[in-house]
Amino acid sequence: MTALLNSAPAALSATSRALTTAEKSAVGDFYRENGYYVANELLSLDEVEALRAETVRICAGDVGKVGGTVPRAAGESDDDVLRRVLCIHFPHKISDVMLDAVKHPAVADLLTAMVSPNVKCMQSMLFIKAAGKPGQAWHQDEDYIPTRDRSLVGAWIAMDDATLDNGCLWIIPGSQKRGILWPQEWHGDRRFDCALESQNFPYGPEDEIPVEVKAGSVVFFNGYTLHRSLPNTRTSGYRRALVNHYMSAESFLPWFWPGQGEAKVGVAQLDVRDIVMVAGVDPYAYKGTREIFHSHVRPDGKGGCVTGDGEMEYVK
Ligand SMILES: O=C(O)CCC(=O)C(=O)O
Repeated sequence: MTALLNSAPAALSATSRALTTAEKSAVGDFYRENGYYVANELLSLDEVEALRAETVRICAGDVGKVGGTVPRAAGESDDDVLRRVLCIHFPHKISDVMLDAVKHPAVADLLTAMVSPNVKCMQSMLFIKAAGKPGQAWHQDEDYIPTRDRSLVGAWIAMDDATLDNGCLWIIPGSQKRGILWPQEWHGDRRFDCALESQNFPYGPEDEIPVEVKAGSVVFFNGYTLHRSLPNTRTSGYRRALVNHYMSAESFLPWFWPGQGEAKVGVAQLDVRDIVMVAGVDPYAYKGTREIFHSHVRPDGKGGCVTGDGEMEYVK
């Protein structure tokens, strides 16, 4: 394990001036070389507090429908409603606070340095990760969200200080460079949730770094960068993070087949249009956008994990 190195200029906080062209170019160079970039305390603590308050409202069922959640019952505390959820997918579909975070100008500005002048968002995920909750095993995000130009980037907004013991991110710097998606298998490891684990990649523990950051910091990582998180081993509190996924607006998004009743297209034409533009122009604006995805809870594996192939048992 080596210390977290971020030799590009630290992005300035939300209250400071914007980055200069030269600074943005250095950020882009660092990101392309290392497959990640950390913008320390990019969001103000007031902004983080607004995200935390909205997270309680979402989990309590006060904002809109989230598939798989149970609304707050009489007498339940904020802790009660937060603790039963590991992660909510697509919170920006029901919450303007989360949508504003997706479009955060300082985040969007940095994305233009890393991705393209034209950037779109297709997914948000709100991790609550209360004390005792699992992490997610090694994976690459393009396993799940394919782009055509390897431009996928996650912007992981820390809503608490993220530390070794509460389950910060771990990444393998430079692992995006080979441009290979490693095979995935069921891990059977109780430290992790139900998502599969990347296997047989040519990196070891000496290549991994923990990404411990303060609340308000944003960790950007490429869709081919191997990363994971460990469980929150504390006895109380949370390791909350809002993770928004972006890509170049120039690339089609061949994510899912058209739904029932929609025109069938060949693979080369697949382009999911449930997107939010956050910078520049959309070259495919003539296609319009569509509401496809809905906010829902991710299984935390507590009651076992199930895939399309059937039950997967934890073995360790
Ligand atoms: O925050 C976490 O615990 C995992 C996040 C992650 O792996 C991802 O966003 O792809």
